[in-house]
Amino acid sequence: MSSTQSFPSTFTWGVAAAAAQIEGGATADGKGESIWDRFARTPGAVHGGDTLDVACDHYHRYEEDFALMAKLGVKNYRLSIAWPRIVPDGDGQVNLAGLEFYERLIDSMAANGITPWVTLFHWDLPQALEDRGGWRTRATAEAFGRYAEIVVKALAGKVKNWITLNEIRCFTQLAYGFGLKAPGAKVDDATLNQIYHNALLAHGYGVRAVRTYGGEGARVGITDNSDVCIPVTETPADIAAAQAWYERKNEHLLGAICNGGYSEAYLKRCGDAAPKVALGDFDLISAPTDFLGLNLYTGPFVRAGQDGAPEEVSLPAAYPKADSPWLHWAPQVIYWGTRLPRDAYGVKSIYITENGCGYNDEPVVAGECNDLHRREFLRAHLRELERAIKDGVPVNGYFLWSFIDNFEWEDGYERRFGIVHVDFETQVRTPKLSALYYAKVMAENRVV
Ligand code: PNW
Repeated sequence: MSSTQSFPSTFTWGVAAAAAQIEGGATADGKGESIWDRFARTPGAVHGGDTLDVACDHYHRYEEDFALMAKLGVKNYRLSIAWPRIVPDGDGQVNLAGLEFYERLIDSMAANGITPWVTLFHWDLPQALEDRGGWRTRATAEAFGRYAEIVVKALAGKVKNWITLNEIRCFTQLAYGFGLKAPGAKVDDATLNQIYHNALLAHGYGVRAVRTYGGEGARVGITDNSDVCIPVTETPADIAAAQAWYERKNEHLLGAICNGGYSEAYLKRCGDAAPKVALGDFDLISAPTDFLGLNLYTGPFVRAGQDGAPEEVSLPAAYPKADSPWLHWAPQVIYWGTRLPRDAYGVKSIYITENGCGYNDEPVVAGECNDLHRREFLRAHLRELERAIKDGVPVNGYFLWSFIDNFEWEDGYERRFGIVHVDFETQVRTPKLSALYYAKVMAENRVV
């Protein structure tokens, strides 16, 4: 660390996106249908009836997109692979054209000096698997393992950084519990707990695929969106309350992975709805990984109640929010969101695999998109990243969500998370003010 830089010289700066949200090419070169392709056609499921059919047309424009990344000084890009491009029916026949697409894509990144960080599953489950029960079944976790082997074998020479799954909570609880995301189901508690377990298993199979076929120097982790809270004051009592809240909220996912099993308290709380665990499951699920990826956006404030137990503090009406209704500003989520898992599970290496903010109305005027709100959001969050590192929290990288405006799931194209504006009529890209800001941060390796 030099005197002008506030981050170690090895710190990884990057940007992130996901296949389904940017690629388009929904049926190109033999791609199968995903549950999001289907869900988007369900009346009322996605804002404005938006579909993923074209999105940012990244499938055909990746060269232009990587040239723009290079121009902004981006050295690391977190992308995802669309399972239905590789195995259109989810399990079985491999679509070589799909693999070849990602080979070309990653070669184009290399030509632009950009290192790939590949997520194997970012929510676009093949519809054919959903038709056979989807994440309700152990068979889907096993099919994921086979798909992961195919991808890792094919790309091992070009990719060293692997992420098994993106945000278990979102593609399980929000998708099968609340029905907000594809496939839009509402299952009972026992089924949902089994779905969590099947997702954990898939992670385990993904780790095994990378260990077996990843080759020399391959590294693997999961991207989790732990439920994260912020102690309302940084006093020992409120910090202890935040720690208790954190461990309780994450006991069935990250806690189970890191602790090598479910706690007795969790299984007792589940009662008859407890997941069925086969012998050896946790050998797979809890096999050592190289890093923990965390998507950090927001979180409630928590304090110690009368008896010291955690209680959430409600937000005043005037408290600032992004246009995503779930996203109130809480920059300390970067500090506490990395420190709490370090404290709870002794995590040794953390990458923030997403952080950013979504707004609706960000027009391009005279060739410029003045997103001062996003620039200040980033600056505030990066200061907390600086503080975490100063306090010895082992954060080794930060990926901004997102490089370009894209299909924001059930919110469609209305909500923009990009630092690069996309005109979805013309596909013209315009770097926003925040892109120029982040380019400077990356170049100077400090918060500017
Ligand atoms: C993440 N929440 O999702 C996803 O990984 C991205 O694909 C997505 O575009 C991005 O964040 C922005 O939404 C989340 O309700 C969705 O707290 C919802 C929540 C958090 C993350």
